[in-house]
Amino acid sequence: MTKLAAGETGRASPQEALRHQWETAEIEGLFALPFNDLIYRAQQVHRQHFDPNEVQVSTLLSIKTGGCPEDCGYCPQSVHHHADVEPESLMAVDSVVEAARAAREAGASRFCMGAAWRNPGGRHFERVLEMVRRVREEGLETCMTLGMLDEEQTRRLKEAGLDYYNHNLDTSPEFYGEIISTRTYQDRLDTLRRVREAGIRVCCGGIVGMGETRADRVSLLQQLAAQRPHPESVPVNLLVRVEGTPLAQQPELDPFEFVRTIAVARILMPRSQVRLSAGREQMSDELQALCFLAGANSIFYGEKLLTTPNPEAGHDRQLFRRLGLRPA
Ligand code: SAM
Ligand code: DTB
Ligand code: SF4
Repeated sequence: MTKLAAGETGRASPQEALRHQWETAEIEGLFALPFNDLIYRAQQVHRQHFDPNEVQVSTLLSIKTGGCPEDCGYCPQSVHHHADVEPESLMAVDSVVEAARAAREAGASRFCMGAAWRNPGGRHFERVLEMVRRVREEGLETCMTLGMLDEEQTRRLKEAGLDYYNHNLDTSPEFYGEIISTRTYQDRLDTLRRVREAGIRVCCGGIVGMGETRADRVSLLQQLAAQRPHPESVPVNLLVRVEGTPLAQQPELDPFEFVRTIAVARILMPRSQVRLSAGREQMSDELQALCFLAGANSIFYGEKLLTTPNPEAGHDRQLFRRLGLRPA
């Protein structure tokens, strides 16, 4: 019997779950499918690996806000831009634990702590480790995003019990230079390798709607799927266009192109949690429902992302009820 490459079969085979090398043309082919065919295919893959009505729920907290020396063009926390973000120093551990408790009581299973740093400096690091230990004691999974890490830092985060580290590739290697100049794509890949080698699960994705082409979205997903193993969590952020950042005036991305990006991420990384991340506040309920149909199965829950608004928790609960989704 002729052996078909997993990507050529109508349904996902076990091999497909392990595929890391996707040709550009194959991914382009997925993006170009008629919308119904693409969603059907993504939904089939989704159902082979997940309960289709379960959505993992994480809550975000900015533990150190603004004043970041990096120049990421999308980010309201960069000192290079002029967004209306009040800088705040690293939070006290007790306040973080209090926020984690509230998140758990509201139904979150994972607590993600983000800091506007290029990388964590020595004197703050002990406090960060204490946050991981204490949030874990509350019975929540822990996630941190602190910028670049060295080997010693990944080792110590692992020892403290960190479950996930979020570090995004953000966009394609080709488009990257248009968005960030203060760190390279390779810097990001190096941090991701250290996180993986330390035995911490990886949360890694990107942002769409920054003026990139479809070829860039193809290339970003190709890079993500090339990670061995695939990132356990893949956040797909829709750019939040914040006044005072260089990308504030970006034209809106066609919402169907966003759904296609989710669907292709699902097909390429069948066992990963595909996270419908930033940008939900700007989306209709119907668009979010399409994203879930396309294979998104996790969200950020709670009224704030890091500095920008997210849908009200009550609204999300209602949306889950209307769609028969269960938080996990
Ligand atoms: N400073 C650390 C870093 O960049 O690695 C961690 C925090 S940073 C804010 C985390 C991620 O948030 C970024 O990698 C980016 O993908 C996402 N992000 C930031 N601003 C955004 C925006 N305006 N719209 C969508 N996503 C955004
Ligand atoms: C991710 O990929 N998206 C989250 C989380 N990881 C840290 C952050 C979104 C930030 C959106 C802009 C803001 O609120 O500042
Ligand atoms: Fe700093 Fe992270 Fe924002 Fe870039 S994305 S400016 S590194 S906080």
